[in-house]
Amino acid sequence: MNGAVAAGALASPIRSMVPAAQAADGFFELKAVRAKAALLGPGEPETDVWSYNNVVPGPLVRARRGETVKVRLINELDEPTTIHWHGIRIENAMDGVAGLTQAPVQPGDSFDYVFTVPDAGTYWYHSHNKSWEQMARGLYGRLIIDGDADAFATDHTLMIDDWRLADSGAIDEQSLGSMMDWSHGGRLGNWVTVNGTSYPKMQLAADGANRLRLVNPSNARIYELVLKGLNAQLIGLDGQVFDEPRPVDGPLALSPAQRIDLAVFGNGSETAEILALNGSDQIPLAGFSLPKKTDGEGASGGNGNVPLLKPNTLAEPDLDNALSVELNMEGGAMGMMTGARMGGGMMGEGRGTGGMGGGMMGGGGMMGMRDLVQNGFAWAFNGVAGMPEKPLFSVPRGRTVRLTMINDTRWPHAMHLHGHHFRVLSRDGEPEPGTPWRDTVTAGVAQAQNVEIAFVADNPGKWLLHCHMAEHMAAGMVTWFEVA
Ligand SMILES: [Cu+2]
Repeated sequence: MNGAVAAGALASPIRSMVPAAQAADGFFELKAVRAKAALLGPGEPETDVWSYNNVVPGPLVRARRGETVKVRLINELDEPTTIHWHGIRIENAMDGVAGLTQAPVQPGDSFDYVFTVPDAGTYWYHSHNKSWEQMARGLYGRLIIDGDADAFATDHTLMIDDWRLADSGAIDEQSLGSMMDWSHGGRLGNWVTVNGTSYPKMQLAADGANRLRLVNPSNARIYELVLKGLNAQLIGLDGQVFDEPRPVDGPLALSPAQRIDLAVFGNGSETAEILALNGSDQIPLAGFSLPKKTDGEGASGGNGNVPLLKPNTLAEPDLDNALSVELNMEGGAMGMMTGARMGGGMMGEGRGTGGMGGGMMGGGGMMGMRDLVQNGFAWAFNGVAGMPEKPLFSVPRGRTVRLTMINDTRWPHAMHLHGHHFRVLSRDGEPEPGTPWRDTVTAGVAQAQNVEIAFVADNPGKWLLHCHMAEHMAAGMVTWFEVA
């Protein structure tokens, strides 16, 4: 499969790139199952992966803003799993967080996800039980919600993932759970795929704007992306489109779980591609075919009109009456953390948490780094490593939360808030231009250490706040809050 999706036919509520597994009761079935994928490209050895419906990424789930999505997860793996619908302002019981919003779905069992989608935009879905292993093995897919008039000539989604493969093409399983990765930058891959294959080629239209949706399902890698041979404008981030397109000035940083939406046009070059900066190298990720000019000379080019997209309706934060919360992030290699309390809460993201909930031991007492590491922890939020029994904060429904994240580590972290989108107010005290809506924001290293965000806590339930570097979450960077 490549990412091509015709923008024209948007009639049916949910469609798939693969033969649809539609049950008689109207549920779209996603079967978590072992499969083989041609990650290395055609003619190369295939890789054993974990998939939804035998494909990586999983089938496209697509609906229109305001519709109800009905998906049945059928677990044919040997261990429990769940699905999280990343970026959807969803009903709490459907958020898919094993050990917080639902019990993990046991092998042979199924779970029905039924939820309405309030926002149009680019989203994705992925496992939220042992994510550090299950996402790394391929359990993720595309979730696109269409707006009222998304009149693009072409519409391509690019899921950019890095895999850690042995020479044989098999997943390097020995490194899964490596404490070295967990306490450093996470498990980084050595092979990058776009939509589960190596360097796919996508067709762009000569007339009209082409929409590119960039999604990062990688466990831990932050991409610095460059477009060649294209004129590009930024039209949205994390599923939320802007009132007006914004210029692209320099490489595009895409952290784990984030999305970037672009409108692109050929710039007259014969070839166009998207590359990832890697030190002084540039790794080509995918190519684009541009139609010839009508006179047959050279490629089409232009910088035409970008279709106007209708932003979603989100409540604006009321900063004057906000609940202020501080989140201190600490730990990791070369960090200053000497110890932390170990969370006693239940969640399925740690080691050996294949069973019900999560196996967080202890809770309560202060522990030194050595004991923490022996229990699989290397990071802490506000002095607690792993899921706390009590929420970071409780807030009445409708109140604004102003959250200051202070990164006291030597590593960047992609912080993800469940169930809500937030405005980025400032980075290192500097106001963020355009204060975009996001669901995942990066704090640290190349980006600002301290990030201030605000959101209206208008979605009742228990919501996770965590680093989306899957190994950092598993090793302690996770907490939760409650909207009453
Ligand atoms: Cu992190």
